[in-house]
This record gives sequence, structure tokens and C-alpha cells, in this order.
Amino acid sequence: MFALVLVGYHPINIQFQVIHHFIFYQSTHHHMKQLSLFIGVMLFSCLASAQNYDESKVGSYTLPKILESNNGSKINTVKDWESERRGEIISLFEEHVYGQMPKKFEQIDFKLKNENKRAMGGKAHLKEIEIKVTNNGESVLINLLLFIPLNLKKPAPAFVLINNRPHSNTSPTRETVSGFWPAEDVIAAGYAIAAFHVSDAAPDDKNTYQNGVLRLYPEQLKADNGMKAIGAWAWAASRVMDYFETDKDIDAKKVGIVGHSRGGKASLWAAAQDQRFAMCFTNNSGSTGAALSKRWFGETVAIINKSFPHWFNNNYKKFNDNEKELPVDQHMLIASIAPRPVYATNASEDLWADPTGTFLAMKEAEPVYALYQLKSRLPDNPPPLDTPFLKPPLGYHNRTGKHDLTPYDWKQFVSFANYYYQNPTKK
Ligand code: GTR
Repeated sequence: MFALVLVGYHPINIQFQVIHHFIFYQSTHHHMKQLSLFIGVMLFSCLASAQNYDESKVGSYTLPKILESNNGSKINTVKDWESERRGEIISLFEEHVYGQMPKKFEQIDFKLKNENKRAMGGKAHLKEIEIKVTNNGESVLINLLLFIPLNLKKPAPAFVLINNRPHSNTSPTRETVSGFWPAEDVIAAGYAIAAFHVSDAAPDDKNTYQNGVLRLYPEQLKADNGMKAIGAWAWAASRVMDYFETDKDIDAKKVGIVGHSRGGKASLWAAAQDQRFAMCFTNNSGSTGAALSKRWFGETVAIINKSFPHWFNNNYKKFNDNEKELPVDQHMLIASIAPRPVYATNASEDLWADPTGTFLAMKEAEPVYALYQLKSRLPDNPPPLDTPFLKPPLGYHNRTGKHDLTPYDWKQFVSFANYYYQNPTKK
């Protein structure tokens, strides 16, 4: 046991050597060997996955230059940005983080499975649509739930949630009403609200994530830069957009994509890839979402890849405990959505998702909005709790409380969208 006590005082490589030495040379009895192997592995994995919650330990880091192309030339204009740098950034994220985004498929069909023209006590029109996409002899079904406000000028602007929580959060009958998707509030504000569940696109499981969109694109599974679950969820969001373009009740030019946590990573990637999304809302999205990875605060690349190997491509694993080599950081993903507005959130009890790193990533995206003459209204430093910044192009708040998506968060999303579209209830 002496060797194990020592472990806590040594740098990680030495720790491993000490554990290894202890396990294989010091313990002679068979059971003792097994026990010490167990303890050693547990200890090693805890140490290897250590996260930092101390701002003073963040240290210095260098972010890749957002306004400089891969060949070193300066990006000074919208034209340079759009013709050169934006595409480079999307390719870097495809190659090293989220994987390729297949754009082609053979067929897409929309079937209205159920509707209620007087849902929510006569306040909304409910539509349940099955989106069937076929490619390569395989099909995937994405079930879309949609409420459209009645008694308002059509077409309606809309919010779509990438739902990564139980289906009961998005009840079509409204027998259960959840703060995660407060559809009544959003309808009352004059917006349509929609949701689809991530499991239709890619089950959120390392053994079965292939059983969805990836059946249509089997080649992706063989490529180190191939799409995985987060990519599949973002791909499905784009198919929802394909549907909206056919529904005369929806203003397809005013669709905001919303996601919480892992869903918020996907909402950013969806909006970056698909410029038809008018706005992006990324709630508590943290590591590989809206937070800077190179700060090494809260959840790290190594931790997320270890816990969720099915979210990001194989190449991303090369950056485990090696964030400094990443040719991108998450401010570039936010910036790739410009000039369209992005709203990011955090929660005070969710240091895992690095509130400060999220705020800083938003700030680091500002120069790209400035190319479009869009002045960010974010303050210079992380704002106090419960103080939303609601004027586009970049919005932010850090809510008191836990890691969650709540009616408070949605209320700010609606206000931010109102600024952008001018309040639809007032039209
Ligand atoms: C956590 C994960 C986060 C976030 C979260 C969630 O376990 O570490 O990156 O995605 O799950 O989706 O709620």
C-alpha cells in the first residue's frame, strides 16, 4: 500500500510507473495482485481524467487565429471570410472533430401522421410528421412534432429542439408538460415550436449509434473523419429544415435551432453546416460545444472522448490531453455561424460546462461579426448571474442553478429572437 500512497504526489507518468511497479513486482499473492490491479486502474483512470475547476490553474493558451487562413493570409473582408476562411474552418471541424457531413441522399418523403387543428385548448395547430430519408437501399425515420400558433399571421417563425432527454418532455397530447420544452410559453409568444428525438437519428449509445442515419452512409463508419452521433443529430436537424421549406405555415427563413448540452453541441454544428438556420441556441453545451477546449477547465477532450466515444470522429481522440495541438477551438465554430445570431447559456452549478470558457468563446467570435458590421453587445467580462444579454448578434446568460434547459432559458431565447425578427405577436 505504501506505493499507492506515494502516487498522489507524482506527475502522471511517474504515477503510472509507480502503480505498474507495485502491481507487477511488489505484490506476490495472486489475490493481492488482482486487488492492487483494480485499485491501480481505478486510481490511474481518475488521475488521467482529472478536470480543473480552478481558474488560477487555467494558465496561458493560444487560440488558432480566426482571421488568418491556413496559408497565413489575413482575412479582412466578408468576401475573404466567405470565400476562404469559413470553408476552411468547417473542413477543420469535419476532419478533426465532428466528422464529415454527407449532403446527398436518394429520396426524402414527408408524411403527416397525425394532426389536431385545435390543440392546446385552441391555441395551436399540432402536426406530427414522419420524415423518411432513403439512401443506399436503407431508410431512416425522423419523427417531428410541431405546434404552430393559431390566430397569428402566417407563416410563423419557429424554434426546433434537438431532444436528448426522454420523449415525455415533448408530449404531443400535453398530458405531461415539461420545462425542458415549454411549448405553451413559446406558442403564446407567437412562435411555432418543434422537436425531434436524437434516438431517431443515432441512438445515444456507443454500441448502437450506427443504427440510424449511419445506415445510409456506411462508408462513414470506416473513415477516421467519419460522422458519428453528434453529426447524425445535426444531419437530422437539416432534414427538419427540408420539411419546413415545404410547410406554408412555417417561415423557413426564421428557424432557430436549439439544443441542450450534447444537443447544444449538435445545434452549433447544425447551424454551422446548414446556413438555412436563421439562429442558433446552445444551452449549457460545454466541452466541444460553446466552451473553449484549450482552457482545460471542466470537462476535457480526453474525458468526453472516453465517456462518449461515439459522439465525435476517431481523429478527435488524438487530442486527448493534447488540446494545444487542436487546429481549432470552439470560438471558430460559433464564428462560422456569422452573420446569423448565436445565443449561448450556462448555469452557475455547471462548472463542468465551463461558463467562463463559453463566454470567452463568444467574445472570440466577435471579430467575424464585426466583418459584417455587426457590433456585439456582450460586455467585456463574464456578466453577473441571471443577467441576460438579449441583443443580437451574440447573446448570453449564466443562470443560477443546475445543468438543465428551463423555462427561464427559453424566455431569453424568445426575447433574443424577438429583437432579431421584431416581436411576431406585434405584427
Ligand atoms: C455529460 C457530458 C457533457 C454533456 C452532458 C449532457 O455527461 O459530459 O458533455 O453533454 O452529459 O448532455 O447532459
